[in-house]
Amino acid sequence: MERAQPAQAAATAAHERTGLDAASLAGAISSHLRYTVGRLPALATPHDRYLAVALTVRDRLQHRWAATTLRYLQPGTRVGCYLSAEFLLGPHLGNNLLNLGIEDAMREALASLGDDLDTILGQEEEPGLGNGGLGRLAACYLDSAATLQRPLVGYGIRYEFGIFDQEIRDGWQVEVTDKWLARGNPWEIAKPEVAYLVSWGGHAESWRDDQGRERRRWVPASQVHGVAYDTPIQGYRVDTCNTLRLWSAQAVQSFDVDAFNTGDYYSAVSQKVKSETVSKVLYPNDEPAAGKRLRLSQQYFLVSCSLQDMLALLARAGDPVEAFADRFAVQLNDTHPAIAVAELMRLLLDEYALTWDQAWAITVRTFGYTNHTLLPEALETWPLPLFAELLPRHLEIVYEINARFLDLVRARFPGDEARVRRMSLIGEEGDKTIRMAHLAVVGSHAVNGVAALHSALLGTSLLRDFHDLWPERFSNKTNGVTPRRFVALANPGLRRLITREVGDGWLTRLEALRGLAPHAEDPGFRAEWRAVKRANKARLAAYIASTTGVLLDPDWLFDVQVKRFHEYKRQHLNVLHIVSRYRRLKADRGFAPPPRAFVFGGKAAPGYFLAKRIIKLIHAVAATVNADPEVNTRMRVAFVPNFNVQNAVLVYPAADLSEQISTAGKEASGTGNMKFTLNGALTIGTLDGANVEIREEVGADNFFLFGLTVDEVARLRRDGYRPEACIGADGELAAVLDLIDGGHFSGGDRQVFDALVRNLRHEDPFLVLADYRAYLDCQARVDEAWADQERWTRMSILNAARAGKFSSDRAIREYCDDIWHLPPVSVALG
Ligand code: NBG
Repeated sequence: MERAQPAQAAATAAHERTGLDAASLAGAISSHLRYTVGRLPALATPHDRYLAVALTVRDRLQHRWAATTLRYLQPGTRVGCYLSAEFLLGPHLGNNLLNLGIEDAMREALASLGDDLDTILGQEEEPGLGNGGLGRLAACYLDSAATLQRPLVGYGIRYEFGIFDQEIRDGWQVEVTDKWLARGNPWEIAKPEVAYLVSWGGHAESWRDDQGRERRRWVPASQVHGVAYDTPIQGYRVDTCNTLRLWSAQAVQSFDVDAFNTGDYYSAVSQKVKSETVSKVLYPNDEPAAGKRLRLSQQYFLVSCSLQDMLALLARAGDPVEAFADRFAVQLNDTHPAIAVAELMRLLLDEYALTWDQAWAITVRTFGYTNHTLLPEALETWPLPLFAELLPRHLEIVYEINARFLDLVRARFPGDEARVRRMSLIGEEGDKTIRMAHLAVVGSHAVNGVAALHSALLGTSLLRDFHDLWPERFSNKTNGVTPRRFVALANPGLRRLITREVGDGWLTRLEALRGLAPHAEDPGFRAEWRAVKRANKARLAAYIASTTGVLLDPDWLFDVQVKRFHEYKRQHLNVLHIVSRYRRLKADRGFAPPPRAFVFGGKAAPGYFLAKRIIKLIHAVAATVNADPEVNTRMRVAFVPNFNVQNAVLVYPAADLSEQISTAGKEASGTGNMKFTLNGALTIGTLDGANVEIREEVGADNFFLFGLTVDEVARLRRDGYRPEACIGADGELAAVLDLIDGGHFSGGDRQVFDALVRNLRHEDPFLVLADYRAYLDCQARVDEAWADQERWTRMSILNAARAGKFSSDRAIREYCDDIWHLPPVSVALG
């Protein structure tokens, strides 16, 4: 037998790692199953087979990833760094197949092995390293940056436990820990050699360096290692493969030697375990700041590892530290990583001996800050004593930044001490606090909100004083979502239909969806559009039936609200409408609205009492409605448990109506609203967040608008809002509230919804009752529009066709052009 030449053998081996055809994929999967996963094909579980497939795909990313990384290390390449406490990535496999363009080849490869892609896709445990919109936005931005060939690195935390899994027991949310790493994560590569020391506690002291300069340094009390785990972020149909680098805490080797020497082995080990808790668990609070010590430690851990990593990369490239801001643009995703301002200053001053002015100039040039909320309770402040204890040297630096900053304010606004107090980095009302949003603004050259309305309100309310001082720093960057995951992957039927009509360019130039608009006038096309929607509804109905037992008819109007539970998002307003409809159906046999399925989904923060009651109320109403033959042929209510990226892609494409009903001025942007619109749902919504821009794009005729505006909300509050007055003026509303707290949906139990209804009756901080009547009237307009299916379909097509603006490609291009100054960098495969 002839032996293969070495060069030929090497080429064959490389092909097994890189080949994109079905035969190469099949060969690689078999070999990974056998030799990496270590299972005999006959004994392999579906999860084993998933691992083999994932490793096969990861191999295909590897040389693109290496080439991209090498390219970014070249001198003069500017790199963006997205610092975020959350990245809600969702499953990798399907996305990587799509972006590499090997979905069909993989189907064929698996079929040749007697396997099937959908089974394999169903095996993936999604990394839930985020709470909701903010974390998912970060994930969309990584996808877009890679696709646009922009050098962007994501920096975050490798939480051992991500967002909890939500189970529903007896209608209540129960939290179950998310052990996403239990069966291994084939998408990450551990880099134990990329590790940095992170310190805590102790004190700061003065010393004199060998040039006789007076210096400060930090003498910490404890330390932990942050170890890098890298995940490839493959762009769509390009060779760029960017990196998401997540830090995991690992005890330093020589921990607490004293305890060890005196024989207290167990306490030494417990110290080790304790130091590693910093990356254990994601805080499950969506908006309210947690205010906890461990949370501040996490934030500092993320920031310190990431900045040290940038400095190390700078050194490796041979660039001087003075070039830091030329090489790196660092974006602060909300205030969670805002301590980076003080940490970069500390590194530049204490470790690199720069002067204050040099260090400060670099810092401000480096950072940009994105604000994601106006809710006062979500604004992070840290109790000063906690901050002082954990980060004593940073406190000194914050004081110095503040002193210099307030001098500037005084110079600009002489005699305005009230303004000085408002703008200070230190809050002095009650116990002293560090105001992280102020630190972020002062330390950044660019500040942005996430939708036009939100950015405008930032400048006139929350950050008004800062806007007065530095108007040029402020801009808007309306959020966007990736059409790859949220249309192409989520909605294969629509993808085919769109591509047939406008070609496949829309996947990277979403404005091309405009080409669909003329087809809205074509009855044949409308029928096809409806057929796609109906199939998606049947798919969701099957999922809901299998997870909850509730049966929904795909011919009904699917009215959907999925998002975190929060009073300002007003899921309870939706419930009041459902109960009103139920009452009318019960009272009036002649009332025959088009049948509707009301679908909810979302998690509540575990400690959020009212939000959890709202979830319970939905289940209570659902149980009553769904079991009542007098109404269940006209309406049903379902709750999708454990809303996450994996099931979100079943939900958005199946919606006819998207509920975006927050109190005006409260939702910074929303991104679910965009996912629905792109999948052809019509929105019922208030003039809040990005709803405003969605309505502008799709046209007022194709949007169900209701409710108080920001100005009207402010006026109502100023004049003294009395929910009692709304109840007094509206008999139906009064009856609906009575039904709920009278125990109608809770088997006579008047306790369970008492706090919730009492809150509405007497406080109603989010003006649910004030918007109730307008909302009901608007829902009647929805019924009317739905009754004319041709009209509805036309509106649906126009919504999708005109939603191109809401691509995260557009958003990331704006960040790259206006804030980060990151031109495209093309990657050549060697
Ligand atoms: C959320 C807002 C949403 C917005 C996302 C992404 C936080 C603090 N804010 O309206 O509530 O869409 O951020 O910008 O999670």
